[in-house]
Amino acid sequence: RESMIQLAEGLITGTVLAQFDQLYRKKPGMTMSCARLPQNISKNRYRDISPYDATRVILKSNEDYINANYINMEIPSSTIINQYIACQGPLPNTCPDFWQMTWEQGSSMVVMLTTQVERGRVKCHQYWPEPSGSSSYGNFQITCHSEEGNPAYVFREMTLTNLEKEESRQLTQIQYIAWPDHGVPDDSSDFLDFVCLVRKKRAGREEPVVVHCSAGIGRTGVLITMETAMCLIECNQPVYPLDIVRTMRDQRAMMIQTPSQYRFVCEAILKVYEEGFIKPLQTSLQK
Ligand code: PTR
Ligand code: PTR
Repeated sequence: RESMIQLAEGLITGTVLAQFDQLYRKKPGMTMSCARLPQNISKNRYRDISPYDATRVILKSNEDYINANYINMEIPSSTIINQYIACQGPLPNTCPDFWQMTWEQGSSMVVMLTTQVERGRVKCHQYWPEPSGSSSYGNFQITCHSEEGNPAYVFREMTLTNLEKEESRQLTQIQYIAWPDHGVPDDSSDFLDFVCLVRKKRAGREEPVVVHCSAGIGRTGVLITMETAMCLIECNQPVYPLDIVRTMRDQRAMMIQTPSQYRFVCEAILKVYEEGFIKPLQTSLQK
């Protein structure tokens, strides 16, 4: 496949990283003024990470702001559009907003790509209760039924209840734990396993998958790029990682934060292509 040869050569010659460096981090002309309104300042984890106004997720209440964007990734020559919501790791004061968004958008899967504390700094508030516990966040009650995993990731099964409507929904949270911010996963096989799991769990769900790390740009961008690339490879479509990054950055600024993250995902894409990493998944989907 031509796009793969181009990618492999570009990684060796360095053009792949040079192109990434030159790509805009924010799409020209997109505004981000909601994030700066006085009543919203405390809802942003980082002063320099804001959602575009045009693609932000709007909460259905008077206070409608959350630091989150819709990201839709179309797979050409197929009917597939993978929908995501990319958002920051909830803050203590934005947990009710996070659950309201998840409820209103119909999501039943949350992918978390950070731990709560890294190098002594808080990266994300624990927005769910301990296993077999229940907690309320504004109008929502979360019950955590189970937690299981391995050194690289943890699965949690939860029930999300809208207390006003007295309605409930099952929700799966998958947390990748071996991935520091600004860095890359320790092991690309673990990471690829994880992305395959996300794909398997997503199968049959139309609603957006909620993806977050700490800022909701670096690691979140890598995950969306990888799942998109896997999908393209399955559909026999060429994979141009820079186009994927551009498409993401047109919907949320700064997606994929560092050149090393971009290099990591490009190498992982080559690995998937060369080693047929996703074959087991294809077979399991055909059943
Ligand atoms: N620039 C950040 C802000 O706008 O709040 C401050 C900041 C800088 C926060 C770095 C976190 C940072 O990451 P780390 O904790 O990994 O140094
Ligand atoms: N001001 C912070 C910084 O630049 O360090 C914002 C930031 C924090 C950006 C974490 C990206 C971060 O990584 P991730 O999106 O993977 O959580």
